[in-house]
Amino acid sequence: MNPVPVDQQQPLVEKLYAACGGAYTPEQRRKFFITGPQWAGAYEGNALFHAPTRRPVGFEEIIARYAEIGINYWCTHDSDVIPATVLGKQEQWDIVGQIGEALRKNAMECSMVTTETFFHPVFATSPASESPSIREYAKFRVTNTVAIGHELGASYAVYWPGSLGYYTPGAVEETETLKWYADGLNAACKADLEIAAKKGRPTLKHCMEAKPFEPQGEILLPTSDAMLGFINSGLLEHPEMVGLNPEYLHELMWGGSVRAALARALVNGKLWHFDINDGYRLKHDVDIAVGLVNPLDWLNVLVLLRSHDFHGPFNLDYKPPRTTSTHGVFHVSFPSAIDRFITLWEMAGEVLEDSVIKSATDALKAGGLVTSTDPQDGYAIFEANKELLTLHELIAHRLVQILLGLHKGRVFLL
Ligand code: GLT
Ligand code: MN
Ligand code: MN
Repeated sequence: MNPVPVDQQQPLVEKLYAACGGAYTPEQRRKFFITGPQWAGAYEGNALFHAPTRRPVGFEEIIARYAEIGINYWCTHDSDVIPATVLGKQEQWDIVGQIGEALRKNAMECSMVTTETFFHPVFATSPASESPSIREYAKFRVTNTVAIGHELGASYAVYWPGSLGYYTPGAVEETETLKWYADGLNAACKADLEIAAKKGRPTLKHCMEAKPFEPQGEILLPTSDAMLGFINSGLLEHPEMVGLNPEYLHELMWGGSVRAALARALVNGKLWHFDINDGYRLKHDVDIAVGLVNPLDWLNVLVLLRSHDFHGPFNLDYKPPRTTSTHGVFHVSFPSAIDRFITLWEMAGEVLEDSVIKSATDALKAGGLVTSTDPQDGYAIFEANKELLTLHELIAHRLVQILLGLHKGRVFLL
């Protein structure tokens, strides 16, 4: 093949994307509570060792592109859209007004707001620094975000504590730091109660998000489980207002089972928001788009969520790879991510309806017939159940068949 001239590259990508076949329509996509973050669309491909590969994209363009794709909801950090120097000032409210207009124009809603407490140099010692002035500033930032959220009609606030930790051991006292972090969340909840009452709106759902490593050397609340412990620690004045926003990759990063982490959030009644993406165990926060690395695990995750009636918000917190162009971000990356998610969601429905899996699960729950009269005879009980337990592997086989579409007629021919 000859080198492809620049002006023929987008058409080629479009042609091959269309050749992949089957895309959901924007109307079909809009049936899901899928949210598009400002920072995902605006990500320029930069990192510690990476120069940007894409041009800056503002909120007007991102909101318009998301709307075309069929994403109903938009979310943002405070400082994604408002320069840190004007936060809390009249200029902020002018920008919030422009955002509101862009959302209305595109029939979009703001679902969630989050405070950046990790990038600004003031947060080098975390939002729960030993310095009272830094902690007061952090309180200003989170309460200001709550006010912005109410103004934009959001229902959720997310907190990724970012640099809540340390580089050098012994530099911070952990119990004190956690208490100070709780003070920040308490201030946010208090402000929320006041603003919600004044505006006649429900309070926001405040969702904590854990990440096991990055950006600090050691993180004080590294997992969703650590955060559940924190929510129930007695440090929060309104634990009922605070839940979780687990991220798929962040649970994988520490080597855990994402599905088990979500199950623990569910039994605690704290699975309120979910960041959907993909990546690799025990590695960096690469934020690859949903289903590109671990589709079978994703299918299993969605089976759990569907069977527990969790219908979102599903937040597309991923970074389009820096090899994808700005055109590619909105014409391939986002639509394909959403369509993989919906496909996996539909497959999860098929898993829940599948007669093989149903019969196998029923049989496993019925257990084997024990004929021994001694209920303490472990060997007899083992013998009575042992043939049935092969069904575990059979269920896994069936899940892979559903993932590969084998249950719909693809056959192996000799
Ligand atoms: C940051 C983090 C994400 C979080 C964002 C929410 S901040 O981009 O890496 O996982 O969801 O504040
Ligand atoms: Mn996230
Ligand atoms: Mn991440």
